[in-house]
Amino acid sequence: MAATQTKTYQNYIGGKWVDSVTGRTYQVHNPARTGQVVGEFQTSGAEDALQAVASAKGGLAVWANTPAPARAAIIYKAMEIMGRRAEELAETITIEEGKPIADARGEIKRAMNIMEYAAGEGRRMFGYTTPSELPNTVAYTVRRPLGVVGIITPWNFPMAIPAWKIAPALICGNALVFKPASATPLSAVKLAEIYEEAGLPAGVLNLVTGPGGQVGNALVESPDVKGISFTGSTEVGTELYAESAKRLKKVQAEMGGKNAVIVLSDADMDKALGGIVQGAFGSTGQRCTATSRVIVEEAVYDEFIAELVDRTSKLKVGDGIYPANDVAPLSSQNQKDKVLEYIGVGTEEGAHLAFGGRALSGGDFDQGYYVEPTIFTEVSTGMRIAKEEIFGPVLTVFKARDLKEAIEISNSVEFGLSSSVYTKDITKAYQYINTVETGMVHVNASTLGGEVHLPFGGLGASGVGAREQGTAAVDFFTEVITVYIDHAAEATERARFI
Ligand code: UN1
Repeated sequence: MAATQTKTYQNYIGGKWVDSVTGRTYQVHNPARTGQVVGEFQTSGAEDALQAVASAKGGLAVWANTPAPARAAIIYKAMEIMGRRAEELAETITIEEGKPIADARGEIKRAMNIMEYAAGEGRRMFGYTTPSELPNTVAYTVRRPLGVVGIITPWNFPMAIPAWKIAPALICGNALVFKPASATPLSAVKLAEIYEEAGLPAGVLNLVTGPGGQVGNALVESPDVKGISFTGSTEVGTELYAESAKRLKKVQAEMGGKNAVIVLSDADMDKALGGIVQGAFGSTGQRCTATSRVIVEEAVYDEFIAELVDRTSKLKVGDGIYPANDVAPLSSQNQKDKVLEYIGVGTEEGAHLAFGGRALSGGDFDQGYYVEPTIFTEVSTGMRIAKEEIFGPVLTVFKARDLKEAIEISNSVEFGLSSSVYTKDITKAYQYINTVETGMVHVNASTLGGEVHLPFGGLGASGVGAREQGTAAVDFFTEVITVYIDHAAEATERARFI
């Protein structure tokens, strides 16, 4: 094999690109072509994290005192740079994470949307004034930055999730230590480059790459870190929340999902099938809002399954860099193993494998982590495949007598992120909206995604702490300070116990 030049990327601390103090690096490979090295990255440890925290403390002194509209100008600039580099960034996402290029382009658009929205907050960032119960007294609230904040992000949205944490955190005046997933550091490096070019002062955004444990622990343990915004597994998020609580740190943890779609017998079948196939198999199911359960009303069950299998069989699986491919590889060997293990579990549990179920091999498939889109029918709520997050292209299908039973099935899991119902009956739609236990509820639309100016997050095992995005993000990334000013010329009689 011809020797190819592998580029080594560095951490970004205090406005400088630097090697890790561990002196170690690791390689990232393209999940569609594992022979292709994406780059060599720093294997950072606790010491790097602490240097980044110290740098962020310095950055905070400057940034917290920069007026919010001036912060906004830098975020707008970063958004413009991202727009200029959009195609290159989308390709980076596909090459390091594997998702289809159309999804990667959508991800860049989403990152730009949140930057636009967050920058707009620079001219709002509202507190409120209210009458005092005392004479000659003014009472109002202002927002202050939280301080140094840890940003810990997953591999499945290597650009959009960092963007939707970083932009709101920055507009609120915080300084950050950003620890991206070890599998997708290149998108993170490029995001840091973009903010550097946009003119963000040194120390405000610090990037530390490498495995999660040591860096994450250092951030949790450091008294200088006042908050952590995390997206990842429920297991890690729960631990991080507990450890942070002991130290009175503010945490927002966005975690797993087991999102269900209900299809009622009056639904527009074409619309429902489109949303479900996209929801289950788009981004290879590696998305916390992916559709992983479908609950179909008895009357249309057989017809629905036949159509679902037919549409799924037409999906084209292959390297996401080619626009013709609908379903791309899983992001790693681990992911592939986990998905195949769940497919085995489903079969053992007695579910019916209605489509797919195999790893794909031969030709280009041998170079990546490919698994067929898979559908299990005859699934019941006690099965592991009905309850646990698989995070891959596996859809489980349930039959329900009516809406009431369908909602019971939908609510039978620990997760509560996103959900959807397909129906034309407004009464049933509202019955569903009012009883389904998820943080995001859709009617006649897929479980996927969300708009950046609306809160994003879930209930139960799906999330804890303030919602992300929308004005909820400002609530998380600021402390509210309440101010009372007595402006009377002379001392006045004041109530004692208020
Ligand atoms: C989306 O599905 O559009 O990790 C965003 C995740 C979520 C973000 C999903 N936190 O998949």
